[in-house]
Amino acid sequence: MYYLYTHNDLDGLGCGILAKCAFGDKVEIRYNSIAGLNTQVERFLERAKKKKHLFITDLAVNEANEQRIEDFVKSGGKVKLIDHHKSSLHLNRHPWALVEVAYDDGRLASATSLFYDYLLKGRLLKPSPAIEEFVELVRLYDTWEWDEAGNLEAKRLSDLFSMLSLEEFEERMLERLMTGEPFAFSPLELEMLGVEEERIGRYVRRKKREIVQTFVGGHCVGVVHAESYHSELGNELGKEYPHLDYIAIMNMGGKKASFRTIHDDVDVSAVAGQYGGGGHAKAAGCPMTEEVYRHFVAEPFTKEPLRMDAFRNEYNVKDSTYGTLYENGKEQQMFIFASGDDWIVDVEGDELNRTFPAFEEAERYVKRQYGAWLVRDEVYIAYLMEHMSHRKSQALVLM
Ligand SMILES: [Mn+2]
Repeated sequence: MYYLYTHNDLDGLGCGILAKCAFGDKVEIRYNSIAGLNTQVERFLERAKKKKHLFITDLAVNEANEQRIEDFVKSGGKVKLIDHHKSSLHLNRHPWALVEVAYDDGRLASATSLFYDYLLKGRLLKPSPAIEEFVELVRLYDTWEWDEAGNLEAKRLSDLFSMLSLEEFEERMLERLMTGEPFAFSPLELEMLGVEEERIGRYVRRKKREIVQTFVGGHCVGVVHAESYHSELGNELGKEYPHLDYIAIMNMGGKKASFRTIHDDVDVSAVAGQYGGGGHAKAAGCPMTEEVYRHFVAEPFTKEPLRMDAFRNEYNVKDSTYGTLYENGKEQQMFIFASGDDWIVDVEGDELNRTFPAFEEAERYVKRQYGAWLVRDEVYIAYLMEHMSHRKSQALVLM
């Protein structure tokens, strides 16, 4: 008998589906949350007989279970832990662990793709084009490579997963993969997916107006409260507000926090690690401890939300040598303008002591330090009229 303890997300479920394809009725699968795994593993090892074969996928065990597995393996038990989280790499010191974040060719790994390779190598599963396609879609989604590759099928697979119960999704996928036909969605599923895409779009647009900017541990953070669509939110909010180092998504009901970044030079697994969590460089999470509550919920609570940059402007546009006007929730106005090769920032009539070599840097500074956004043309024109006499701005010449 085989046992699989895996994560309850799409990647973890992908492992479950592969195990069913490989072992059929001879595998018992438990889908776990990150927090639930260790209790399950401990209980399993307490009553485990040597004949049992345990797989753990897409999750890491704690130190106590690491030791228990070591003892179990030494006494003849069979365990294989397969994961792709950066925070699990230390487990590679054991021969029973296989943790790989990326392949040699640079593609990021997922638990499902690693488990698939493992099953093929051990001749426990026969390769099939449908299974291969399914594994690749899960990998693309879980590593977020689908976004860059523009692979909407991967996103749809994840949307379908979130719309169905775990059991129903598992059953539907198994049916599909066993037929040997190419992997495809049914017409009804495609219709459901269209509705879901619109729903997500509306949800994300609403959250763009609720996000609050704050500083935590030297990072400029956007905080938003949300129970669903964390990956979409992390991605869309990150792109809308690129001056933010990362997006912190608070789930009060679930007592969890998620961290997402679109920036290569920010590692949110390190942020989550400080609060007892873990994950990937660009997507990580942790439990909602009192400290997390204080930093991300209580302290920024009274702040005004950020606003999106005005997007239909003709005059108040970025990178304009005539000047660009920003405003924040405290009604402070920041004016960025060029002077020779430098960009200067004027805050409420006072020029800052420092200058910036590029507009983007001046804007980033204004957005991070003042939580500001680009104002609409009307506000810009009114500002110029008021300040024209002392600034002698050339901007009005344009109008
Ligand atoms: Mn995963």
